[in-house]
This record gives sequence, structure tokens and C-alpha cells, in this order.
Amino acid sequence: MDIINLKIKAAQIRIDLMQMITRAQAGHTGGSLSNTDILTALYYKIMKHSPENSKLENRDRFIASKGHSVESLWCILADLGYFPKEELETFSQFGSRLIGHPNNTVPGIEMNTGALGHGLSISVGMALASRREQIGYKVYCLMGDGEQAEGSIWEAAMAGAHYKLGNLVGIVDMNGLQISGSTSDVLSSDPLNEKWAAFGWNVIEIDGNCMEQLVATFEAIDSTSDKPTLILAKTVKGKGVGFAENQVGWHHKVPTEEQLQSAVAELQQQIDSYRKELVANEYNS
Ligand SMILES: Cc1ncc(C[n+]2csc(CCOP(=O)(O)OP(=O)(O)O)c2C)c(N)n1
Repeated sequence: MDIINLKIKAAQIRIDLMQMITRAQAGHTGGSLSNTDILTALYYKIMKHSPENSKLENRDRFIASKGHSVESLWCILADLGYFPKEELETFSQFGSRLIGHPNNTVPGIEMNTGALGHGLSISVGMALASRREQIGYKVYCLMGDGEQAEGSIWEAAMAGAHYKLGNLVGIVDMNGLQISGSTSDVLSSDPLNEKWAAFGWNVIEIDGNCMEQLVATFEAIDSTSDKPTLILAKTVKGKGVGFAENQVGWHHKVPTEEQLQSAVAELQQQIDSYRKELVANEYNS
């Protein structure tokens, strides 16, 4: 998929997740909107994976360590056909397997996550297995910047560097906010770039809501290198929905019907302008 179509896809996923959260009256709106571009780049462009065969042996693995913002992931897995799209209507309802955190009874989910700080250790184990058994898959682990306060992340960071896991990619969704305030006020982990570099990782800083930068960065990673990669992806919590952007309250607030209408209209406008760009590009080529 090319860059403009990836941007259109990300906006459509944002519409789906806003509708799903409003319908369920539950969800982590802000963190899901901030990570949508990262997940869209991975699932529609970068990762080797198969919705028809979710257990494909050499599939790349994705671990949502910031498991609370699973909503964008549910919408992407449904859109790709891992499970029927109608199932999104059951999100957060009694008896549904689409709960508020990743749950590995759903095709496409590798591990249950949600207690912060565990995803990177799991990812280190998977990347090590890929190397030792010579299967050749890569492991992508999405963490939050608030999540960086979990000590277990740093044990995993040491292990990833110790085992020289070039096939391991950590991504920090750097939206600057966590559940109850700004990340720097609650428990600052600055300077994150220097910390990860000191732990032996190849650190790259990008705009995590910029599709061009995301795709170029993921494509340039050399998985045969002897260093794992850490992408500090600067994002906006609530990205794409004006009233939710950079608002700490939108960590797990749910939209009213009116707010949903306004969000859908705003996202639809973004899609329309990308579509115009697409037509102009076709006309000029
Ligand atoms: C071990 C653990 N402690 C506390 C929580 C409660 N919790 C859920 S989300 C969150 C904030 C996470 O902030 P961040 O990682 O920055 O996520 P984002 O802002 O991207 O949603 C917290 C503390 C948890 N899920 N797990």
C-alpha cells in the first residue's frame, strides 16, 4: 500500500474505533488514536503476516505492551479479516472475546497484555527463539512513554542488547501523557534516548504520526545487525480528533453521540483531502 492510501486507512481505522468506543461506552480513546499510524504502517506495509493463517510460522510478531489501547488493533485485525468486522459490535460487552486488552483467543493476538511493563520481556523471548531456531521473523513491541516507568522494561532492554537481537524493534508511543497527568510530571523518564542508547540499543527519533517517516524508518532497520532498535515515536494523544488531542481526560473518556458525529466529520474531511491528493497524483503522472 502506498503512503497516501496508508493515511486514508489510518483515518478509516480512527473512525471505526471512535464508533466502536461510543457504541460500547468504554475504551481508551486517546492512546488508541495516538498509536493508529504506527499500527497501520506495521500491519498494512511492514510486517509479514497472514490473516488467513494467523499462526504462519515465520510471521512477524507484534506485541502491544501498552495493552490498554487495543481498540485500534481490534479495528485493524477486523479490517484485515482476522475475524468478522461485525464482531467489533460486541466490543466490551459481556461474553465478547474483544475485551479492553489484547486477548490471545482472538486470531492475530500473540499474547495477553495489559499489565504494563511485560511486553518487552515477552518480545525478547520471541526474538531470541526466532534467532535460535533460525525462523527469521522480526518482533515489534509497542510501549507507552508512561510505561517506561516500569522497571521490568529495563531488565528486558538489557537482555535484548545482551543477546544482540537485531530482529527486535521496540517502539515508544511518546504522546507525553499517561493516565493521570503528563508523563514528565507523574514520573519522568527523560532523557529516554540517552537511556536506551546506554542500554545498548540503536535509537531513532521520529514523528510517530507521520506515515512517511514511519515507513522509511521501519524499512531501513537492518535485522541482521547486532543491536536491537528502539524507535522513539513522538505522537499526539487523541491524534486526528481535535477535541481529544493532548487532553489527559481523553485517556479513557468515551465520546457522546454529538462528539462522535464531530469526530467522524473531521476524519472524513481528512480522508477527502487525501483522496484529492491521490487523484491529483494520478492526473500528474
Ligand atoms: C502494571 C500496571 N500499572 C498500572 C496500570 C494502569 N494504567 C493503565 S494505562 C496507564 C498509563 C499508561 O501511560 P502510557 O504508557 O503513556 O500510555 P498512553 O498514554 O500511550 O495510553 C496506567 C498507569 C497498568 N495497566 N499496569
